[in-house]
Amino acid sequence: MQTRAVQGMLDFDYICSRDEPSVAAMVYPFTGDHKQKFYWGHREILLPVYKNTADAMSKHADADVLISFASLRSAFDSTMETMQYPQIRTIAIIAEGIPEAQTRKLIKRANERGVTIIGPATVGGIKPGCFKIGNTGGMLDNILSSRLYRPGSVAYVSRSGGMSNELNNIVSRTTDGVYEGVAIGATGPAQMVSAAPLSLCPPRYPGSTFMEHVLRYQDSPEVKMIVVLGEIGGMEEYKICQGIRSGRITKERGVLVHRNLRHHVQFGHAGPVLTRRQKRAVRKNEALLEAGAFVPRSFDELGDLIKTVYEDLVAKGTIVPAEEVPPPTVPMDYSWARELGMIRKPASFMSSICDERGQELLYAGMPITEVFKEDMGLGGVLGLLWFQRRLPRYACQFIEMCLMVTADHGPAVSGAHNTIVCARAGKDLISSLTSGLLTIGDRFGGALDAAAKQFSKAFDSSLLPMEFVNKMKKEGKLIMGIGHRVKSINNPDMRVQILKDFVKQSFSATHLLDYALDVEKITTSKKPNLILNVDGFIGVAFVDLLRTCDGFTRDEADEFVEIGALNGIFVLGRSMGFIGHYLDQKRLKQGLYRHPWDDISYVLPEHMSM
Ligand code: Q5B
Repeated sequence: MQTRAVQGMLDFDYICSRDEPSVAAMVYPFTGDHKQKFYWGHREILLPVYKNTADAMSKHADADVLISFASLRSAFDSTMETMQYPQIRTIAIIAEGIPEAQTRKLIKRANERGVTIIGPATVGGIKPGCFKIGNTGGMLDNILSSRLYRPGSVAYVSRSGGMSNELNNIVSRTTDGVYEGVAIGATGPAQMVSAAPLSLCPPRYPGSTFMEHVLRYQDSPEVKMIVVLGEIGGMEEYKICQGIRSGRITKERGVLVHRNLRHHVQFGHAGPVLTRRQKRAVRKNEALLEAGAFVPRSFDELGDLIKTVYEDLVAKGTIVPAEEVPPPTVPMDYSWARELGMIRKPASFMSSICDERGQELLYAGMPITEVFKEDMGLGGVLGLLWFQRRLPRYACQFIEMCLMVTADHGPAVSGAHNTIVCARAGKDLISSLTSGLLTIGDRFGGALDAAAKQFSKAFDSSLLPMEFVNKMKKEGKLIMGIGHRVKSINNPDMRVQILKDFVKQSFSATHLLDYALDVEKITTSKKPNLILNVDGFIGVAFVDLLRTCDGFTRDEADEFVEIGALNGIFVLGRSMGFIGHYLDQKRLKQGLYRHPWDDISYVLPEHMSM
């Protein structure tokens, strides 16, 4: 499922003006057969993905190249399997690190079956105007600037994919372009350093050799010049010398290059090895020159030499440069265009509280390490994430106290009851928790915002407490935050008392709380349970906090009440309790709950006979 490589191949096909994609199908054993979406120019197309190679082969009998992106662990088996299918003529193996013994077996089998192996450890190859293997040639702008979308007259073979990119560039600047290029592989970063320790040295057995490709190029009438970017070790170049001397390779058509040693890096302890290898390489260069190949003195001179030979071939009429036809344009990928700052698009989402994209998580712009360094606590984090600002310490403390006092109020309250019933019905933690949370509303635990609104409105419009109580009664409305099922002036709610002590001590002003306490005096004079309850207390005290802590404008303070921030305190706090009840039920192995009949009054309508 190398979808990027496949898309790269399809984009290459498209700029080469191919009529149809070069990729027939993908094989991916970890999903079932399906189709995968790709771009073909501006259009979207579907390419089949098969679980089994056999299905892919039978459904695409005309596919004759397999590009194997299998890992080094599975490449051997999958390549062996692929060679059972006579339709496959070429296999490119990208994986690095396949054991040499396995590579030799692969080569043996390939020779028996007449299959060309490119690799292992290769980026692949490219045939401008025709086909490219996987990621060869790099990104599209690279391919365009090296004019790889149409064939030129120069064919090359190199070991490394990185160097083949370099060659694409050199050849496109100095000639009419690349006809075909193959990196035979067995390369990697270590190969750029010829004195690398033995364990890092390239595998000695590439699936196909320089000579095999040179002979293919020699036999192709369109190839007018052959470039070989040789290597320091190995004997392959002597075969090329022989080929030239015997006339199998016609030197008029060839620039044969051996990589010059001055271009290589020497590494301390491997120095003597390098020296020996250097000497051998110098001898190889001399042999190539003697045979009649063109050999630059250094890699830097390679471009100039290619240019000289090319111009000579043009002068002789061997090469007649074709007219340039501009390639079709491929739309740029959205993500790439965005990275380059070439397009803009309104975002579908806006978010202003947290940013996880950078090295460090930010809460309202504050790095998480700062949050801990400053010991901001849960209240501080809540201040950042809910109110987007750093609240004063007493405000953070107040928030934490609110969370603590609302954390639980026993198994009898509506929410805990629901959580328990749900847990006993065998549901999971999240289902049981949400079942409890969904009971939070006006009557139970969800009266904070409404209380804040009602009391603020009355207070801000200068209604006397008595006028407020009467008005609400006249309108037939309950005062939110007033009343409790079990708590009363005779059985005071200690949670409220704890909060009251703190607020009175820490807040700079408590105008709304004082107003609410005056209202409470009136309601409790009517009924002792009509106290300012825990919801009501937190609601009005929070309004005092927002209005007086200097962190908010009045509009901002009102907005947080308006959008329902305060009920969040009860929801968050009580989640702790609900989770506790869930765990408790599971731990106590409580079975399915069924409400007893004697606790239900069945009041069905009488049966009416017609
Ligand atoms: N009357 C809380 O009702 C309760 C009145 C009122 C004016 C009022 C009720 C109410 C407003 C909503 C509210 C949060 C349903 C409560 C919480 C968290 C908890 C829970 C826990 C925890 C209780 C009797 C008489 C009637 C009513 C009048 C009642 N409330 N008048 N304003 N607000 N409050 N909810 O006891 O003349 O006899 O007809 O809705 O603040 O949920 O621990 O349990 O931590 O889990 O059933 O603390 O007050 O009273 O409805 O029988 O009314 O009082 O009009 O008058 P009760 P009712 P009348 S805290």
